[in-house]
Amino acid sequence: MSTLKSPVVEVTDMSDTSSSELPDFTTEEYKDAYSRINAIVIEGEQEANDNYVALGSLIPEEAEELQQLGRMELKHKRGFIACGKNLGVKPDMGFAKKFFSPLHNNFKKAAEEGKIATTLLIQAILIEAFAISAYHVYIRVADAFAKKITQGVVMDEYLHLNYGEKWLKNNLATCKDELMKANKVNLPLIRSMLDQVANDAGVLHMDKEELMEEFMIAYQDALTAIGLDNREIARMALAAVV
Ligand code: PL3
Ligand code: FE2
Ligand code: FE2
Repeated sequence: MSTLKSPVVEVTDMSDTSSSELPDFTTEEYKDAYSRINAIVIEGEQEANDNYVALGSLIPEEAEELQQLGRMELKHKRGFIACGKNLGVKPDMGFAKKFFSPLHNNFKKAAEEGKIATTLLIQAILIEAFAISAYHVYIRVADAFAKKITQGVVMDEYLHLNYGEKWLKNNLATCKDELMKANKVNLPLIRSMLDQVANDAGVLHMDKEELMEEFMIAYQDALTAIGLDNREIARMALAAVV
């Protein structure tokens, strides 16, 4: 009588394009993509500081807390500058400034018009949710030095998101219309920023679908915390696709 033997199967996935594997941090291709991604986060952290300082003028009674959030952003910026240096990469700051300019201009205009809900949606909800999602995905495929820095940063970003959620929740009755309108204009900008960064992120083994999923989770959780219902959240999220 013959015995049944289970076949020996090779289960290792040898594909080197899998985003779950670590990339080679020393290739020119990696460094070239990193020069833009690294610049984006450096510029994003600097602009986040500037935005919290500007918010301090709009909400003077909370200026001190907002300046404190801003100082955290400058610490994040220094951390990411060190990540680039560690890999021998020069960040392409010109690219990053252009990358942020549409959103930055909308923030500036809203701040000049004293629209607190719009400025908070842009900085404390959309930008922070974008940062949180990108940092979570990056941590899985980062070099050991950058991983440690990014883990520290992402915890702070939740505090920033919570700040925006709290203010918007407390003022929802008077700012819901403004929030909806601001979302319709600015969520598509986040979508387009994600599209622009997708190729370079792919070189870092960060998957675009995963980035989108992580963003939608952070964004929808924030809208829930603000006190919007499922229909309102669905309506707002649809601004990303239509
Ligand atoms: C506010 O605290 C931070 C604003 C920064 C926004 C960054 C967006 C991230 C884009 C994709 C980068 C992936 C992470 C790589 C880190 C070197
Ligand atoms: Fe930050
Ligand atoms: Fe932040």
